[in-house]
Formats: sequence, structure tokens, C-alpha cells
Amino acid sequence: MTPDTLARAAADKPTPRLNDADTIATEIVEKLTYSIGKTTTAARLHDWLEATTLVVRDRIIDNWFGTTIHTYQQQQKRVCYLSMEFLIGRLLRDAISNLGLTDPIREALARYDVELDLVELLEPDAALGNGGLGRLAACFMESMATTGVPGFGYGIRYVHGFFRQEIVDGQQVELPETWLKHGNPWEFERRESSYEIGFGGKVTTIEEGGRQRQVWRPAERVLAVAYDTPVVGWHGTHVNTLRLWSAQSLDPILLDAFNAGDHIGALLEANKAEAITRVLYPADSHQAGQELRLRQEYFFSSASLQDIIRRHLAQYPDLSNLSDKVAVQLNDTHPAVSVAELMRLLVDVHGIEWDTAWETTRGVFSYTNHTLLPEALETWPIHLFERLLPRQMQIIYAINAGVLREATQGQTFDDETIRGISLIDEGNGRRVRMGQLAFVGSHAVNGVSALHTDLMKVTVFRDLHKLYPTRIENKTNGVTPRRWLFESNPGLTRLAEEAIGRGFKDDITQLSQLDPFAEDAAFRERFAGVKRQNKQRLATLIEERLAISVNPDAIFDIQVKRIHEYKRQLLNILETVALYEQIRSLPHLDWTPRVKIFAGKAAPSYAQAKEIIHLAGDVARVINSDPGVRDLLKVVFIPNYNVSLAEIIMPAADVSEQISTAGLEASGTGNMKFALNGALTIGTLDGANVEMLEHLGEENIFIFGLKADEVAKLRAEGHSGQGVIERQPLLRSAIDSISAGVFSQDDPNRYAGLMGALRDRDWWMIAADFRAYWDTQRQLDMAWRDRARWDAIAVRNTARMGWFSSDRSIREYAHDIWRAGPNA
Ligand code: 26W
Repeated sequence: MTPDTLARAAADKPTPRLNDADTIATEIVEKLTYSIGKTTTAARLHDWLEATTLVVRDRIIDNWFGTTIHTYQQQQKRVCYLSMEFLIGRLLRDAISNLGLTDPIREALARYDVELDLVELLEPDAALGNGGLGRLAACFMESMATTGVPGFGYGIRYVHGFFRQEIVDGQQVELPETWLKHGNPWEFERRESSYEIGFGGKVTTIEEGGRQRQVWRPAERVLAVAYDTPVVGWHGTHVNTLRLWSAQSLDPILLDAFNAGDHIGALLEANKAEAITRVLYPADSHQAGQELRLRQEYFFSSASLQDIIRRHLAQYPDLSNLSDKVAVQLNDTHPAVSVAELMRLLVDVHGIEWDTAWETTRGVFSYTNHTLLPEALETWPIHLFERLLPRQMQIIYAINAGVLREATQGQTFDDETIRGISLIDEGNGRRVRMGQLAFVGSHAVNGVSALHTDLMKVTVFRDLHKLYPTRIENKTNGVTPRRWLFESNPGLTRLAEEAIGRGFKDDITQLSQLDPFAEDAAFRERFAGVKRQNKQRLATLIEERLAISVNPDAIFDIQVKRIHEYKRQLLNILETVALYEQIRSLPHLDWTPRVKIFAGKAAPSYAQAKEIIHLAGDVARVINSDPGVRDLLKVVFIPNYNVSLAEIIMPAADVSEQISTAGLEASGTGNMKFALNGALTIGTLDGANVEMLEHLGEENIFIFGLKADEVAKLRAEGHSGQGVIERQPLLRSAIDSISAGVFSQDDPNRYAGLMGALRDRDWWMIAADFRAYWDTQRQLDMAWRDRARWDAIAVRNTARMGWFSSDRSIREYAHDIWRAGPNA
């Protein structure tokens, strides 16, 4: 919006709408008739979905304009969250719930015999992300809206989101995801907000008024077109914007002229342009290293920064106050090229002096690190970078020269430290280190849990931390309680409301008032009753999808997350096999019934992760069909884990598995969703589990295993699994059975490699931690038998998890890093 249109918009405020069932029913039918062209009798469920969405959308838009105008008029600082991924999931229920429209809409639809729950199920799950990082971005967007921070999410509008997973013959098969197939009523194309993005070409130096200026003439240019989605916070008053970029070729007519009648060639160009936003890279563990990925990163970074600058100049005379009015958060290093790009825009395009531009840049940016895994840290070969982004490469060299100058002046750092600080990795065929670039270009760098932040200072950023010892800080992750409690667990929400009133809905820390109810037998029983219902719902889903019947009175022991060696699904499977063998050998013992539930996707190129999925399926088949184990043990792998499935799974868990090798899980956020919904955590001292232990108290969480420093020490000593395995008969037997093909009779050697790695190397400390894990699982069995104790712990988990709300995370970012928001 321009200042003019904003002023006019402020003048004609929309008349407030009525939210009673009558009004809403009338509006839905109106949409059905005039926007969709259906009568109420002809309408199918998807028509009702669209009509309902449009009615809800109207109410959001009123507040959306209001928020935009308010931010503009108050000259508020804007927070731009740059993220390659936004794993937002379905939006209708979230919007309805945050607007407080659940009851009237349910009633309005019921008048036409339409069930709101079934309508909501038809919405595609927007999976524009891989896992933790993308879901965090989505929770943060909702919390920014809730806490009144003027937030703009900037990302990519992938045509194909995260792949759909099917399990065929026990193995993962990846299928394309097509969330946009039937259109997307939540998005608005903004053709006026489009920017040219260049690639390749040459940089020339020109003289201008006695000063030298670099001019980049890209060989290729594509258009970035904005699509806006409103993000509604709690109560719906503050509505932020998620702006996703779509790539289009520049005017095809120009292209035609350019190609002098070569139509096929012109189309190829268009295809190449549009390929940039066609698909989300499905790897969250290894750097893909593909040219297209770097194109994606630069494409959305440049578009976002051009947009930020245009907006700023529409309101202020120049860019001198940019860092007072805009904060840009880099969600991991994927948008790190932004540092060089903003410098280019400031220096080359807006003629600002280098040092001033650098000060502005560092004032604007801050960077969040989400992983310490060396194989996931982004670096790009210099030759690729230079070919694709020649001017940005020059700028990176210049930034590096400045940083190295600073490092060599004053303090005396040794050569190794200087090498560690450098933005260029000279060791591996010369590569640009995106982490270093993000770090030096930011005024604040944060980790996502206390432990992770501490480890950052001594691992990836050890050397930069010496140079800038105050730059790294901690911001522990959080999850939005709206989606992950109110919407996904209405039973528990109602129960809490009855017990402690509605205050916690506006201030989730008030959940702590539930704490004394842990001692109240009647309350505990009702709490357990809600859990039982949620488990029944999951059991039905499992029966329908997999034709496996599970007993809702057994412990639901759940591990859902990306499949990765460090997350140690394999440890869980080995414990399952050991338990199976024990039940078979000692059938007379009083075993506690368990259902082991797994879900998660493997990166398509990650062979070991795919083998782990295969093994889970093989183990499930054998155990589930063994009459000897009766109802004592069941194993289930639910395909296609996504946000919508998580919404059903989280409320249905008794046990939450958070068992990563200590030091490797940056934070985890699933751990928070489970505990908030009253699951008991079995976990290592890793990521945010450490802080969960502090908030829950050690009687209310089941911690086991090696600590991060012990893992590091054992690795340094050259630990292998061999010795431990020999001393652990349960583990040895489980490994032997799997190695011998007990679970893979069609291919007895299938798991030789996976099992061999435990003996040879045990890099992930699976053998090393097995005994402690087994013992802790048996402690959980004991606790389960004392229902009063179990339920009391479950109640305390819900009561004490309020701190892990993403509202708290966002307030910390707003106060400490962005200096933005209602209290700035
Ligand atoms: C370049 C390939 C690639 C892609 C994505 C490498 C790494 C990633 C992400 C950083 C991986 C990720 O999602 N990390 C998770 O971030 C969550 C939110 O902070 C944390 O809770 C998880 O612990 C962390 O694994």
C-alpha cells in the first residue's frame, strides 16, 4: 500500500460483522451461491469448505487492513522473518479457533447437515517445510500475531511441498505433493509487488563523479511475484502477513523478441525460471549442494530485501534509519546470502558508503542456528557462487577482508583461529561458509536451547565467538498452545477451563494453576479420561489406515519426527526387539502392555534412514503377527507424518520418545507438544529436554543416558560398540536376531550393515546408551502400574509446560534482539 491508499483505507473502516450462527449461515450460503455457484443441495463437502473459508477470510481481512494501517501510522518497527520453510499445515481450524468462531460456524453448518470437523479435514495440509525448523517458523508467525509484533514472514511458494510418503513393501516411496491443485483461498497474488532477480553475468566498474561504482549486469533475470497469506493471532485482532515468492519468467513477449522467433527456446527459459520455486528440497540432514538450491536461496532473499527497501522508502525519505525500522531474522543459513545482497543493494543501487552500509546491515540482521551437525552446515563452492552471483562474491571477499583485519589487529589470534573465522573455507576446495557470513553480518546470533547455545560457542562458532564474545545468545524454542493444545486437544482444554477458568487461554503460563490438581483424584480421573478418548481416536485411525488393532489401554509409546541416525529411532527399535524376546522367553511375567508408534520421513537420499524405516516395518510385521505376545506389544509405523497427523498423535501419547544422542538435537519442539498434552517424556539430556527437566522437576520426566560431554569424550577415545554389546545380553540378542534375518527372512542380510555399524563404531552411542534406556523404560512400566502416580505426573506435565509457549520465545526475541513489538 502507498501512503495515500493507507490514509484512505484508514478513513473507510469496515463495519464490524456479526458473529452469530444466523449471520454466519446466511453468509456461507451467499458464498456458496455467488462465489462458488452451487445450491445448498448440490454443494459437496469441498464446496462447503470453500464457502466457510471465504466467510472466515472476510473477517480476517478486516483486521488485516487494520493491523497494516496501525503499523504504518504508528511508524512501528517491522520484523521480517526470512525462512526457506514455513510448515503451516491446515489453516481453517486455526483461524476459526483464534477468531472465536468455532461454535457459531459449527451450528451454522449443522443446519445443512454439514459437520465442521469433516469440512476441516478436506483442507490440504500446507507442507512448505521439512520438520522442526519449518514448523518453528509457523509457530513463530502465529505467536507474533498473538503478541502484537508487526511480523512479516518471507519465504518461497513451492508448487510442490514436502513429498507424500507411502510405504510399499516396507519401504518409503516418495510421491509428489500437490497442495495447490484446487487453488488456495488463503493466498492473494500481489502482481504489483514483483521484483527482478538476476543470476550470472558480469560486474563492471564505472566512474561516477570521481567515485567508482560496481555495476552488475546479470545474464539471466527472473521475476519474483508475491503471494500474501494472512496470519491470525489469538482473538484475531492482530493479523500479520506471510509473503511467499513465486518465480515467473519475465514478459514472454520480450523473451520472444529476445529469442527472435525461437518459441521452444523461449518456453525453455520460462521453464527454467519457474523451476526455482517448483519444489521444496526434502533434505534436512545433508546439504544438497545443488545449484538450484542456491538459486532458491538467493531468489527469495533478494526479493524479500527489495520488498523491505521499497516499503521503507514508501514511508521514510531514505535508508539511514533502516535498522531502526526493520529487523530481519535469518532462519538458519538458508537466507544468509541476504547479508551480501543487502550490502549490494545499499552500496551499488542506493549509493551508500560501504562502512555506513555495513553498520546498517549488522543492525538489521540477526541469525538463528538450528543444527550443529557438520554435514548439515551450508557451504558453497566458490566457483559456483562466483558464476551465479559474481557481485555478491566480491562483496563476501570484501566483508571477509574487513573481518580478518579486525581479527588480526589488537588481539592476537593464532592461525588456526583466523582460519576458523574466515568466511572462506580454504581446506575443502575453497568454499563459502554461510554460517560465518550470517554470523558476521548480524548483531545477534542465537541458539535454540540453552545447551545448544553453549555448544555453539565451543564448536561451530568457537573462533568467531572469541572475536565477538557477546554476540551469541540463547532463545529457547517454543510451540503455539493455540494449535498444539486448544485446537488439537479440545477435551483437555475444556477440562482445564473447568478447573482453573479461562485465564490460561490468554496467558498460557497460568496453566500452572493446574498443579495442585495433580493431588485431586477426581480430576486425575477426568484427565485420564480425556487421554483415553484421544488414544481411542488414534487407535481408530491406525485401524482404518493400517488394519492393525491396538489396545487403547496399553501404554502409547510414541516417537514421531524426521528419521535420522542421531534421533536414534534405532535405539527404540532395538529396545522393542529386546522386549519382544523377553516377553517370549518369560511369558509368565506380568508385562505392561505397550504400543510402540513410529512416524516420520527419511530424506530420499539418506540410505540408513530408509533402512531404519524398513526395519521398523519388518519388526512390526513379525511382532504383530506373533500370537505369543498377545496384546502385550504392538508396533506401528504410520505413513506420511505431517502437521495434521501430529495434531492427532500429540494428544494421544502416554510416553514421548526424545532420545537423541546428547549434544545433537538443537532443541526439539515435538518434546514440548507431547508434554503439554500430558505425555511423560523418556529422554536424554539434550536440546530443550534439559530445560524441560528444570521446569518439570526430576520426578516428572524420565532422563537417561550419556551427557553431551560424555559423548564427546567417548568419541575422542575411539569408542566402539563391540565391548558394550558383549556385556549386554539383551542388546546382543536383539542385534543377533536382526542380523540373522529373524525379521527379514526374505533377505536375511538386509540389516547386516546397520547392525555391523553398531559393533564397529556406534557413532550415535546406541549400544552405549542401551542399558540405561532399557532400565528407564522398565521404570515407566512400574509407574504405569501406579495409576495415581502416573496421572499425577501427567497433570504436572501439562501444568508446567506453559513456559514453552512460542509467545514466550517471541517476547524474548522482540525484547532482546529485534527491539520491536508492543513493549519496544
Ligand atoms: C541444508 C540442509 C538442511 C536443511 C535444514 C540442514 C539443516 C536443516 C535444519 C536446520 C534442520 C532442522 O530442522 N533443525 C531443527 O530445528 C528445530 C527448530 O529449532 C529444532 O527444534 C531441532 O532440534 C532441529 O533439529
